[in-house]
Amino acid sequence: MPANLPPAYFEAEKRYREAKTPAEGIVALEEMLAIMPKHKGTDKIKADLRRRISKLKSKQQEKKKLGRRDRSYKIEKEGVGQIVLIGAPNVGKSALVAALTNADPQVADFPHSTWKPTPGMMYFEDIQIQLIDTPPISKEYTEPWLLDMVRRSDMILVVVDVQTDPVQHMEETISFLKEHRIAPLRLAHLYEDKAGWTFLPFLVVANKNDDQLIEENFEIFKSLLEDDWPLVNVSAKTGHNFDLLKQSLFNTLEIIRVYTKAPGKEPDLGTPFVLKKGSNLEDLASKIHKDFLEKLKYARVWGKDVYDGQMVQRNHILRDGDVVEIHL
Ligand SMILES: Nc1nc2c(ncn2[C@@H]2O[C@H](COP(=O)(O)OP(=O)(O)OP(=O)(O)O)[C@@H](O)[C@H]2O)c(=O)[nH]1
Ligand SMILES: [Mg+2]
Repeated sequence: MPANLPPAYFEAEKRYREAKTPAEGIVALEEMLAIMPKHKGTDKIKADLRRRISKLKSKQQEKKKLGRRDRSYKIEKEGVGQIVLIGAPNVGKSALVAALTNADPQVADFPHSTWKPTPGMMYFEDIQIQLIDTPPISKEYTEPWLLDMVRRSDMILVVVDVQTDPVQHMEETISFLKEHRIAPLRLAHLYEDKAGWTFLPFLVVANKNDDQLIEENFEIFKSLLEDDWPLVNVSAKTGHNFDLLKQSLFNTLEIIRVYTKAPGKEPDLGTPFVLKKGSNLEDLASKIHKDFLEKLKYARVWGKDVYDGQMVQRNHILRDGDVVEIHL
């Protein structure tokens, strides 16, 4: 160590030794480097300081990357419902989201390619449904945000691969969710103590059903399942049964679309009002405007269960596709 180093160098060195973060260490080392007099005798020391700086910098980079991966993801709901795809590695979750929505998640022929969620919007007739691609489930490590995301969603789409081992994919996924106290809504009555549980509608999609030959796999898979799961067989590759899948997703969300019309005018068939299945005229009125609920006298309805323009009262249950003329 050259004897002619100024006191400032030793102060910086002290700060380097006491640094609590890579950033603090880098600042101190840079200072030491700047203070170091320039002559042959200090070359080695300067090289050593630079090495230490670059080491700390890569450590800092690593930390940033980890920080990003650890981040908690919260995806705002958009459209009429939020559906989370979940399943074993490589079953085609990303391929389905890519094929059904405007999103473009990475699809890869190796497992564990997805590590962050990707939302996308899927059109179904005149509405949009949000689908979220997620990383594969794993026994070893689950990012906490994934479970929060599932619990906050409106529905779960369990994806299995009919070309490999759909029964195992299914068992793994269902038991994974159960371990984290997430279970199908249709089985909620079997749970005596519901505290701490989240019950959601489930739909199982058997993917990679590319052709007739594979159709047989689906039949076998169906017969091997112990329980009566709602199932759809599709192919993300060919788009097979996509219409059926979209219709099933809509049905499983248990929502209805209602259109309004003003007296003597044509109905507004643009954007429908979306309500929970089982909603009545009062629910629609309060959705349109808070004053409507109070002022509502009756309505005329055009739809499936009514004759055209039938007069209905406040508690009349509405159906998907009804056109409603509210009278205040
Ligand atoms: N034949 C066929 N291959 C498919 C289909 N869907 C996906 N694949 C292929 O299966 C592989 C995995 O697809 P991904 O969509 O990345 O699977 P993933 O479930 O998102 O995988 P992870 O993110 O790793 O969990 C890719 O090679 C896809 O091209 C399908 O319907 N038919
Ligand atoms: Mg993926």
